[in-house]
Amino acid sequence: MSDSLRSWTCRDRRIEWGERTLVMGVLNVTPDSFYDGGVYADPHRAVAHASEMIEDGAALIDVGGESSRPGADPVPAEEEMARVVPVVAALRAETHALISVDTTKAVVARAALEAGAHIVNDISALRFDPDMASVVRDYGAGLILMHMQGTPRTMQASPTYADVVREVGDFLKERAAAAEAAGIDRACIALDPGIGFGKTFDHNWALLAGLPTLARFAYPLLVGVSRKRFLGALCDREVDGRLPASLAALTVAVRAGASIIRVHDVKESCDAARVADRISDEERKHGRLDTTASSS
Ligand code: 8Y4
Repeated sequence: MSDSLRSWTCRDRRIEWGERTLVMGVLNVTPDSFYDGGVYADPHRAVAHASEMIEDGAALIDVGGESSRPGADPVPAEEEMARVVPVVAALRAETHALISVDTTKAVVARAALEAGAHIVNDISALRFDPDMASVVRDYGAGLILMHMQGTPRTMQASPTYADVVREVGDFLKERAAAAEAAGIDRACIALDPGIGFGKTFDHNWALLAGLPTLARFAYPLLVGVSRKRFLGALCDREVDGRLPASLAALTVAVRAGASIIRVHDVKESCDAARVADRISDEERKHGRLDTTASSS
């Protein structure tokens, strides 16, 4: 019955997942961000935005200094560190939220962890930097392993899968095994299908429909759909008109097994997640939702 309550270890912090959806607020500290356009480059403004997201219900803040937009150019490590580290340090000083750093570079991850970050959100799933696994292991940090076909520069050229749910699932299992082989505690690991990363719009829909398969792996499952292009394509909306579709998609994702959602619009997303969680409570109460862990 209470086996739906599990714990994600992120350094000295443990956070329950599986009952209440965890909301991760996106904090971009890039001058070329999709939407916020460098508004939060100043650490004080970044902390103000993060504080508002925490007030609105975010349990986690994801700090990103490198745009992972399709076709984006890589950012030098020094530049990424200069953007991210002061913000992480200020967040640690002024908030109690769990802080995640969105980076594929071990030097940036190490500097952010040294400044107090709890989690590394590695969209390459430890594949881009051979030193990343040991950094995460040494700090006992939480680790998000995300699926991506290709690299941010090339990923949308011609995404190809025979069975996208199976292939993403197999990849995530393999990356979790690699992380554990490198000495990372399995209790530190979360998985993510990487919606929009080397996927056609149809692949994204197939993955959302296939989330129950990925949720059965018994790691916390993070899903990011917020404001993404496949929603805009379906509903014919530009980025600033995608909130309703984002809320619908995250609600369905939560009901399908997502336990962490990465979002821009925290207040609205928390309400949507609450509705989904309340229905899941009801199903558990009546024994109609199977939350039993499985390793297959
Ligand atoms: C408007 C604003 C339109 C933002 C699109 C976007 C994920 C992620 C991103 C995700 C994990 C994004 C860094 C893409 N998405 N990390 N990062 N999972 N773990 N696009 O889905 O927000 S950036």
